[in-house]
Amino acid sequence: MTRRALITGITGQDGSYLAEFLLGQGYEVIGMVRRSSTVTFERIAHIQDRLTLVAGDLLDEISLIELLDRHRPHEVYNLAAQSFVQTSFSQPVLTGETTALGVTRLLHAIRIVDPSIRFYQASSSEMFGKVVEVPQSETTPLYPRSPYGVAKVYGHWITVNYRESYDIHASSGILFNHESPRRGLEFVTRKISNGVARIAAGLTDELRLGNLDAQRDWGFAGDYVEAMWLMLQQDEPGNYVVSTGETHSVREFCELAFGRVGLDWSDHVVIDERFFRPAEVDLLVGDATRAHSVLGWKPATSFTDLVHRMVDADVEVVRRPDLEPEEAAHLAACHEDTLLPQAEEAGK
Ligand code: NAP
Ligand code: G4F
Repeated sequence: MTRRALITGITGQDGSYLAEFLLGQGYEVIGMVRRSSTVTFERIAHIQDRLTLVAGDLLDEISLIELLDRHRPHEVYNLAAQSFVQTSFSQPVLTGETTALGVTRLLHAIRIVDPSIRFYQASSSEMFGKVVEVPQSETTPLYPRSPYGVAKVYGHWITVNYRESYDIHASSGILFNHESPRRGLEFVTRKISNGVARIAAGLTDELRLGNLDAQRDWGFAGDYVEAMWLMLQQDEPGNYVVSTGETHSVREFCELAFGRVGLDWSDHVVIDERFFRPAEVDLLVGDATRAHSVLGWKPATSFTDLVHRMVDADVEVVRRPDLEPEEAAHLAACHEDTLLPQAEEAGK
């Protein structure tokens, strides 16, 4: 029997890698997409003809019930979210509606339509926030530091609650930061790799960043989606930390990224107060012992390989023959500016 999986957030970074992975496993893949005035399928264009894309929104319970009823997936991967921490400070209610309550809407729709559907929730290391132990594991107390982190804590606990209350096979993957050339341009790693490519091409000379001291446990998104799938193949649902176990600062990421094209980061990086956050998560590093021992999962990509892969890909993007470099750079810069709280306040 062909297994059927529904992915919410299929147009995002993880959704695209997970869709590729599940197709490779022989799944029929259904992707939930929300209505938008422009097409957002860039990351899944190469596999779109092998996917069934259906309309739905985490803000609309009826759409979730109807699409589950019509397509009857065996597994649901809830990757959709307002996922950018900075935006959660300026849009805390939207973040709560989508990233927190959206999980309940989907879990409840599963309970109504077919409680035997297996469920994956995209939880986050951002829940550890102001960390109370190092490294962080499944039992580390949570101390979120942003409306996004608070919303993810809700999503995590409602997943546990539906597991315990209604016997739903609902698992929570507590994933540490994972990146790729498909990462959104507003996240720091892609902002750096894209900035390096633009500087190397002579399109600009500076890259404006916030807190260079923040430390993250950065892995490759393509490695992490396999852990999501493995969680749903277990007899019992559970919570799993997924991480590399290494931590690096934003400054180290800059050093490696600029070094890849023979540049010195300190000649180009400018500290800009606008990119600091009202409350920061200073240090994340995960202990993925449980994922190693129960799931047999291990990351395959090193930090250096990840940085090099992202820089190489962006150097290529900037050289893309179908897009003028100036156009690519302009698009990237516009995109980032609209996400700044100051830009929103000024009505830009
Ligand atoms: P992403 O690239 O920002 O993708 C987010 C996805 O959610 C997009 O497909 C977006 O659709 C969709 N979405 C947003 N609001 C929606 C709504 N109301 N209804 C339906 N879909 C909606 O995020 P990602 O990096 O792939 O991350 C995937 C998930 O893992 C997210 O839940 C994120 O919070 C979580 N997570 C990520 C990381 C990480 O390091 N990447 C770490 C831990 C947890 P549009 O294309 O239409 O905007
Ligand atoms: O790349 P970031 O925006 O990712 P952040 O906040 O760690 O969140 C990501 O990882 C979470 C998992 O822990 C996910 F749940 C979440 O959805 C998202 O994928 O920022 C990383 C660090 C922060 O400390 C930030 O202050 O980089 C610092 N930073 C310094 N300058 C910057 C910048 N971040 C951004 N986005 N832009 C800057 O200019």
